[in-house]
Amino acid sequence: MMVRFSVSMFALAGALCAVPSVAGAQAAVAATPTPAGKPTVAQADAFVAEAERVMAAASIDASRVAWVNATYITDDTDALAAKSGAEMTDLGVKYALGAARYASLPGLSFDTKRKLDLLRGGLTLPAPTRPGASEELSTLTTKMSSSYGKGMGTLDGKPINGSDIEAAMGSVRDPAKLTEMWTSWNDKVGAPMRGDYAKMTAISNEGARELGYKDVGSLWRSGYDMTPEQFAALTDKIWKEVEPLYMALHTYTRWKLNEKYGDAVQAKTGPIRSDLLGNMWAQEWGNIYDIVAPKGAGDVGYDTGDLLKAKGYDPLKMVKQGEGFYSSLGFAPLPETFWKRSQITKPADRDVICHASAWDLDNQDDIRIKMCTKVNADDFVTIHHELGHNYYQRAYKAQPFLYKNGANDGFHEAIGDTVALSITPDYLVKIGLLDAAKVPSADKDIGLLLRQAMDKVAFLPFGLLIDKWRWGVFSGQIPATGYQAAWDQLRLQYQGIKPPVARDETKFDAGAKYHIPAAVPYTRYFLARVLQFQFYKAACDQSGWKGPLHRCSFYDDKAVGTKLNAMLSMGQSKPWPDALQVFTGSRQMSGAALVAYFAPLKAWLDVQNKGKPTGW
Ligand code: X8Z
Ligand code: ZN
Repeated sequence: MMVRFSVSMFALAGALCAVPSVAGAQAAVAATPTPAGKPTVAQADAFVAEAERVMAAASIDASRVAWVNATYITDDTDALAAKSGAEMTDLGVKYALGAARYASLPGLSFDTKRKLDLLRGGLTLPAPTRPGASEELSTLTTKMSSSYGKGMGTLDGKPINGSDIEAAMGSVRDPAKLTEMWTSWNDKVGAPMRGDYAKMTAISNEGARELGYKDVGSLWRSGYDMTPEQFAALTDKIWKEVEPLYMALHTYTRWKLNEKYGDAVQAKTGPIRSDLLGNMWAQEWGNIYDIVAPKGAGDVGYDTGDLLKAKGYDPLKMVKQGEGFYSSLGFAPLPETFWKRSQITKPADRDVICHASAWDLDNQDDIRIKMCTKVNADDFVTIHHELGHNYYQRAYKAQPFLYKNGANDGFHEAIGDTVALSITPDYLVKIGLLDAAKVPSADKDIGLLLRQAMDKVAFLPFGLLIDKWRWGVFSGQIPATGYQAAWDQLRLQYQGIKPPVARDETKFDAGAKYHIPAAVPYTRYFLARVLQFQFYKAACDQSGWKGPLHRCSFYDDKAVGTKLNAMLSMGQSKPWPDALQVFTGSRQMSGAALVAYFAPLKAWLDVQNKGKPTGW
């Protein structure tokens, strides 16, 4: 379980990665004895070639097992997934340990050295080699992930499933009902996982140490072509670039929530109550745009979800529309099998993991998405996001197995979002969703930017703190007795939010966020949030756009598509700055493009916020 190689590290950790007749694969490992004496360059080359061959083969069956488990959760598919995950982890650990033997050999070729490093750091949750450890670890992670998939909260005292409660948090405006949904979800989904999470942490840390890492967090921070310390410093630096924008948005949003709900629900000062922000995790706030929209003239005048509903879109049509954007850039249509095998809506008759993901089952053309799509604005963006993963996977399919991945995991998360930034009013007219007469005039720019900021800017501290919490848990700085307090503290420190009801150490709210039980590293989404603006700005510059950045859509621009494909098809074959340079000309990840995009909004917010309390 939790192999980071290949296709899948970005979507459902572990679910996508795996190995075919794993028994056969392991036999192959065992059959290749470690050569005696001093290792040679030729042996290192042969070792890498074997690892790629065996793991590529092994990944296919394991991906199928993971797919069946995620789209049909039963005790049986859990058992199969746990077994397959353990076998895959064993395989990954063997190759990671083998790679360490060759990694510092002088005279290695660039590719052999890079692949050895990828092998060494490829596992998301490594198991130690002692007997039974990988089975125990895999059973724990499968159990937590499936529990999340089956999770239910309540609304009006009645059970409500994960995808419905997520949508309801966006539309319900009654504070008591919001608190009921928030509390029931966190209590029923998160809290029961607390003990298993601590066990998982201990076992995987043991595995990371065997591989020579300080802990799992350090292993995760090692995947960015720089040291773990440099990477942590880079994320803090980017946060400092965007923090003033977040603070301005927080100040303004708190004021508007106070106007709507009154002091008893939301005070004028202090943190924002986290169930009021239109999202179960308060990670994106776009669903309460109606509450914060500028009065009268500045408002946008349309909601994408309403437009989709008015034009009779169903989930399939939404996906086809998403495909249409990529086709307009010159990408080949999705294969027949995509339409046949994807899970686009929630099956009525069984438990599934509804959290959206993208898959590549055969490392070639068997690409799919798994969603429980609803006809709303969030899912329209998510469709573009998931398809971005699929087009990336297909673009690098000719690369050797170990290079079939994003330049870094933030790139993989950013591609579809970059495309979704092009869903401008003019684009909506082009595809027949918006009447030309309803295109918001230039005086509505602030509304358009504010709508975007509620999703994009609001997310930034959340994107950063999830792994600040996990890095602390893995390093031991956050002990198992303080999981909840540390979670609440980070949510307060970075987001300026507080839970609607008192929490204590019987709770485990972190476990009520998908990526924690599913063990998907999260800093990738923080990186993606700034990278998507770098990519988008580069695409708009390439297309010759001269207007305000947020009005640019690079729909139908084949030259942009060709250049994008040049970056995507590199996969992970070069350090990420090389890939970034191919598309943007720059070698730095930075918040500058995001800050530039929102500059007019920042100026406007500063005027609105004059004299209002800021911070918490
Ligand atoms: O998990 C996702 C994608 C799948 S990779 C739907 N996202 C993060 C989340 O939902 O928490 C996209 C945005 C952030
Ligand atoms: Zn994603």
